[in-house]
Amino acid sequence: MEMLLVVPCFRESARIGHFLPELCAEMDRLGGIRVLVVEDGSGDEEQAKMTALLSGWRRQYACLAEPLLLAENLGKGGAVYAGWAQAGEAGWVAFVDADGASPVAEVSRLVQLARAQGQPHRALFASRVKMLGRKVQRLLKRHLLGRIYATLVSEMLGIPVYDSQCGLKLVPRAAFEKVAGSLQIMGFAFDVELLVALLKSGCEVEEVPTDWQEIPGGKVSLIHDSVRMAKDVWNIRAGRGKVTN
Ligand SMILES: Nc1nc2c(ncn2[C@@H]2O[C@H](COP(=O)(O)OP(=O)(O)O)[C@@H](O)[C@H]2O)c(=O)[nH]1
Ligand SMILES: [Mg+2]
Repeated sequence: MEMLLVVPCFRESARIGHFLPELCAEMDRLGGIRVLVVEDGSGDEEQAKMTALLSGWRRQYACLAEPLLLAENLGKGGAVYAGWAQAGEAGWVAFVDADGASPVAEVSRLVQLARAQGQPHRALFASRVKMLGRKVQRLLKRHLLGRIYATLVSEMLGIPVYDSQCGLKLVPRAAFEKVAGSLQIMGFAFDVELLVALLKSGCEVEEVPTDWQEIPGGKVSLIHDSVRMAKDVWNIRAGRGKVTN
């Protein structure tokens, strides 16, 4: 079953070399995966750097598609959705952050878990659960903020979710297409709206505890983006209501 794996990139030329080649080598080994970098509004200089890196890697890795380079900045969600709109007949759409915070071995494990479903029917959301047997390394302040946000999402929207924001998610393409037209949030909270829309449309979603290694150089601003993301949760609740009461 083919899969489209989007790597959203905003000014990532300095970080992506530590992740994308290793990712592509593993995706080539698995086969049936198209890796699509989506870059939006990073500026001419940055886009030129990225294009040069990618054209070298495209000669090495068959899975790596021609990147989608967009002039306007769409936000992380907007970039992921712009990529997923090119899924064609793929059975799965997926995304992974460009910085390698989700190790390649974990991406590979989730791809194989998805494929084990046969007919795609259940979305898989990676989840940063600090538990025995997993390695989750994050700065304490980000871990704490993440716990507060997850509690907000879960109470406001009536979803027993532990971590809606992890940067690795795999969704059956047909389930995504059912809800795609209704999605409005394009910033960092896009995954919360996606989760609500999938659940309300009857698609199962499973959280899979995965390893995570925080990589320096992230773009999320703890104050500005947290406020924005909390407002987005409020708007999702106002627009769509709770999933369960
Ligand atoms: N295309 C695109 N990607 C974005 C945008 N904002 C964030 N990203 C990507 O989203 C992923 C997660 O962002 P990151 O900066 O690592 O977040 P943090 O580690 O949580 O601070 C990375 O792959 C970013 O390049 C955006 O506006 N457009
Ligand atoms: Mg990151």
